Amino acid sequence: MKITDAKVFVGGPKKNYVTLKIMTDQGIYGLGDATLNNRETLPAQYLQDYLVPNLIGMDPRNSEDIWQYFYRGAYFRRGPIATAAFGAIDMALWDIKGKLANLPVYQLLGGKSREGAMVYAHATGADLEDLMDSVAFYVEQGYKAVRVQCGIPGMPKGYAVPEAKGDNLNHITDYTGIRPKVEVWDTDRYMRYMPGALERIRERFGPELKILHDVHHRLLPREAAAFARAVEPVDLYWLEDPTPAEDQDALRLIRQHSTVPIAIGEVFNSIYDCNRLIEQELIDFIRVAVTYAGGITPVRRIVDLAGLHHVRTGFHGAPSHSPICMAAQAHLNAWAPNFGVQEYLVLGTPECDALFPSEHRMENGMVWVSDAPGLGVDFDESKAARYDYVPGSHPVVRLEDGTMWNY
Ligand code: KDG
Ligand code: MG
Repeated sequence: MKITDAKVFVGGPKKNYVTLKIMTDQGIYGLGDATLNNRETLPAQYLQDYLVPNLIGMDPRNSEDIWQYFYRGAYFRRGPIATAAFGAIDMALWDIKGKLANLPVYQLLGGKSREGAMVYAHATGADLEDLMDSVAFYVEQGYKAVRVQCGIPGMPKGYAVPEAKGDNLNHITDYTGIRPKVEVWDTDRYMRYMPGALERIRERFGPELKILHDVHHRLLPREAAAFARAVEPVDLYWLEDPTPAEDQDALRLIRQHSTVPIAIGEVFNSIYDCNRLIEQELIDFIRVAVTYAGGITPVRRIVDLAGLHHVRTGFHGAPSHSPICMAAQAHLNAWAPNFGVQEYLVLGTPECDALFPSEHRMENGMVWVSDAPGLGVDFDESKAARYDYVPGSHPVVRLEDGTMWNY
């Protein structure tokens, strides 16, 4: 069996999805997602210029060797551009493997460990009252877990919160141009306000709701340790990215001062970014994404390593990922013995569902994996032509005096 061709598409409804389609001499094709949020053209170019020309002629069934070939063979290894690109290849090869075996990918991984997998939604508000309405909306829809972010009094804009009350749109990507908007961050105000706000959410929604909060890398290690201790009474399901992930010893300081579960890893692109944190049991949830971490093959290894150390999965699932990545994660979630929760925001727009038809379902705050062979998601090329690449960017963050800070 041979790979005969591979095509890369960039575009989608309100999102620049990077979709890879690998064709074979047996008529079976596989799909992969290489969407690197707000840098989408780069993995697309890497695929087109370097990976696809080498892929043609290979036997698609040898997904392990092909992964090693692109990983070890690159010399300049890793980095999210490369891993998103060969991650898409890996997903597409698992898709082909499942279609050849006439089995859904979760069966190739070891079968189902559960029927539905719990997901969490993003509740957000310009202020706490607004956030409460947003949480209530998701609770009414049947969500058991909700991430909560809200505006801080005196700070014009926080992470992933709207400027105007009642507005609950995606505030991460700005499509007005390639130059990022500037957000201003004030750690003191955040530290004073947020623990009390989280306690009020707990009081209003009771003990059952799983409450998650994302600090988005903004605190220094000592501040993060103090914050984690201050939010102990809230009984958070997790505290995400309390400090920038580069300084892994920072997590030790947080651990010494608090038992709040820590989730980290959405910016990791290799097992070597997380093995120390997992082996030293400095985190509770590993947040890698199948796209950014290089595909199903390496993420399965990360999940197994995490399982040895009581670390559960909480795969990244911001709207940045296409339904193909989310499908790959749905299969891993169905199988993973150490599954925790899945972030899930991609479903819902009719245009997106039409571009990527699938039978994966989201109901009552759970995702139900499709039983179709392979990844169980298709791609309607005839609709893809409608969507052009639209440049967008994450905001950048500065302190009040202008100092650059972590987004
Ligand atoms: O591209 C950046 C976003 O995916 C990120 O800001 C989302 O932190 C995020 C999350 O937890 O979903
Ligand atoms: Mg996050």
